[in-house]
Amino acid sequence: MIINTELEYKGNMFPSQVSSYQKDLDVLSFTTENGVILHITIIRDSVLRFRYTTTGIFENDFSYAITKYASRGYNHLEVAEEEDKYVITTSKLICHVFKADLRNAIYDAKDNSLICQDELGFHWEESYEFGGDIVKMSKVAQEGESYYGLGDKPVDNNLKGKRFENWVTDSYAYGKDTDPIYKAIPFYTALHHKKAYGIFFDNTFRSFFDFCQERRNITSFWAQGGEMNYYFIYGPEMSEVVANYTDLTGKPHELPALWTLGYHQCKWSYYPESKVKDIAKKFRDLKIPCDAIYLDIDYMEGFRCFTWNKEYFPDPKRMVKELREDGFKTIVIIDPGIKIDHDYEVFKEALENDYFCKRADGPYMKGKVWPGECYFPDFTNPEVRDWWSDLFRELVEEIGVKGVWNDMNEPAVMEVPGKTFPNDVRHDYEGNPCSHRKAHNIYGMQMARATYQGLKKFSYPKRPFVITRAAYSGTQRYTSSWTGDNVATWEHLSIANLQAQRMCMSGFSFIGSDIGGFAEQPNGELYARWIQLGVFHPFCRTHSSGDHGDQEPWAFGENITNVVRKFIELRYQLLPYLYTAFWRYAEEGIPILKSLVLYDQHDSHTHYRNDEFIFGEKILACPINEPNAKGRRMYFPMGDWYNWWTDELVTGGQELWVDADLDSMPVFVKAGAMIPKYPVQQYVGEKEIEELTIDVYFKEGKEASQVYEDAHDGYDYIKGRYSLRNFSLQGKKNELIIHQHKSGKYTAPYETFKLKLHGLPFKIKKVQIDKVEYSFKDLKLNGDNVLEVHKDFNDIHIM
Ligand code: MIG
Repeated sequence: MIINTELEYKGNMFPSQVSSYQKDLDVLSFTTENGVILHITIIRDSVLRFRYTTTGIFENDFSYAITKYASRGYNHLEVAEEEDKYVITTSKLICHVFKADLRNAIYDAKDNSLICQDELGFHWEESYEFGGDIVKMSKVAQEGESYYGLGDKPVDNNLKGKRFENWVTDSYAYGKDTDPIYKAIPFYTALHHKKAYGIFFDNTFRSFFDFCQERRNITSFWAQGGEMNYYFIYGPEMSEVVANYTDLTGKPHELPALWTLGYHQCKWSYYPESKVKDIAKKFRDLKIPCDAIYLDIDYMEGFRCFTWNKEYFPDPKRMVKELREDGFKTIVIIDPGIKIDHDYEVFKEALENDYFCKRADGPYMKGKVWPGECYFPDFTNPEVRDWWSDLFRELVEEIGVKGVWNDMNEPAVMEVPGKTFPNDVRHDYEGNPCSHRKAHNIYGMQMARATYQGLKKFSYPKRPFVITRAAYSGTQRYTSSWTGDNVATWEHLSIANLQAQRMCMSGFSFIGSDIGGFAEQPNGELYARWIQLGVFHPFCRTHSSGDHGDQEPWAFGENITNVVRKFIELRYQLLPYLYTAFWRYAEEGIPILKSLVLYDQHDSHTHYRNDEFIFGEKILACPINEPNAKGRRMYFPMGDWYNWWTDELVTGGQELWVDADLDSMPVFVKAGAMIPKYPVQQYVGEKEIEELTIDVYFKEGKEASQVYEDAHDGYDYIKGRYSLRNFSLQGKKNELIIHQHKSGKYTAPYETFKLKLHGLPFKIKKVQIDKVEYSFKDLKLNGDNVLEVHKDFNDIHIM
């Protein structure tokens, strides 16, 4: 891929012989005779940063992706010089840097096995058109290597054999294999010989990844400007790679309020007020749980952000309050384009303060979006973000809006070929002025960040909620996201499944699709099957464009309504389980959904699986993604799995048929799991939780489970007011022992657990709780194998 052939043919250039080496604390610096400098920074024992310059000078070291909270520090560092190379050793890795050409090879320090090795290594072309370099890297693909990640790419899990581009793009009705689409997450995890490592190429210019497409055994990545600047992250477990990447680029700054994990209803657009109210009422009448309702662009006055159409919504504050009294949180859309209108406050303020993006030669960046001709705030300027965040005061503090939805923030521009700003638009980029070539991929992220800042400020002491369409690595710190304008087809149901898994594997777990499809209209069967998948996604929202009919749970007849209700109810029951998974994600960077390969990379059957995934830690789900299905074949990872509906036990490591009529779907629970459940509520907080149900699935052997709870909103949990229950279960032929270890200062409102025992291979004779013996009769509730116990027990022996 050589581009600069037109003027003076230089083609690819390479570093030459290393002429000097220097160590400055954790930065190792290598300079070549032709002026290339490589900095290797030891971030952690298993994380190395590689950064190259071809000019002898590095740019100001600034990244929107890397969080200031990233962990740093290593246990061991040793650098030895040999005749032909330098050898860098940490407690996890050995890295060879070759003197002849600066190429490197990385080995596992434990067993000296080769993990990753440069092919051409770093090389570059001069960019005649824009100045600077097109920076490139190529690596040898090891035998049997597979690749995963890269954000929202709508392709099969394993990326091998394909080439991708990262350039955030508005992609209405994209399809399988469309590339690029809305997000740019230049991070992948590679797996070979059962060991995994990751590469995060932190370069915001248009970038490319080629996984053995151009050449069979070569993986390469390059960008149209900026520095070759990447992080090498070693596992060997994939989950460690993803957790380390998420540590670098950030976990969500706070847990989401529990209601945000409920069901959301959206459409383009619900208006006027009476329509919004009708929809809300119907949910309550039909007893379909729902926590949030969305207002799309038509709530505004001529699509001016931060205004209301007074004809449709004469008294938004009252409406929002009435909705709230019925348990509905109101979420409104806010786009980046600000209508050119000299009578419009927001426009005037931004103009006076010089907050709009400008073209290289001075004029404002003018583009058409919904409001007509617009200017666009430069969200890469911290002063602009502060101003923007303050604009939410009225919406949030005054009117009571609970969440904001950022759309069109790629940024999308209509009626222009590139669908976005031209390259020459200028950005502040945190005081590192640059063109849109560099700022494009992070523009939407910075808008979502500014929105988050506002929501956080004005929602306090409650937690903020933001949803964004565009994203770059690190955006997960501020906001949730959806997968953009999909289509109501069966293929798109599979794509939604792939995208949600892929986003989770790319450090961004708070993700969901437009359930039912945005464009076109699903039939009832497709809608029901999509809801079944959607309730197992971290973000769960139906959305559709208005042009193709209704897309509410009741729009497809009573049969479908009943199926949809059943699955949304299931989601509400599983809220404490999902919240615990979210807590693990926010705490440790463990993805909420785990593709089978991430769950068990040691089983090579998982390497090419697409449909099955693990929801949280213990639940295996697999959507039905074909019409007229009575069930499907699916792969069960190693271990024993209980059928959610029938309790039938299945042994993993094989592919099997599973029955699943339209009112069902394949869902399984890992043997030994303890799954916490709340009662069905119409919205979060409708009921005081009087008892926590825990489904206990017998296993011969040991299994650990956790339940995390707190006040479900607010920040007290940060001060220690949370409750973490660590359960360890041990099953024997005729005995089941459960230990509980509790930490945290939060006191749950309930006093008891209802333990439902599944798959017990023996008849209960007696039960001992904290050393006191009970006969089973004294404890038995309604039905067999159900025990009510005090929530603070330490040990239960069931014999
Ligand atoms: O040009 O606001 O992806 O969710 O409903 C379309 C209208 C603009 C695109 C979003 C979609 C939203 C729609 N928007």
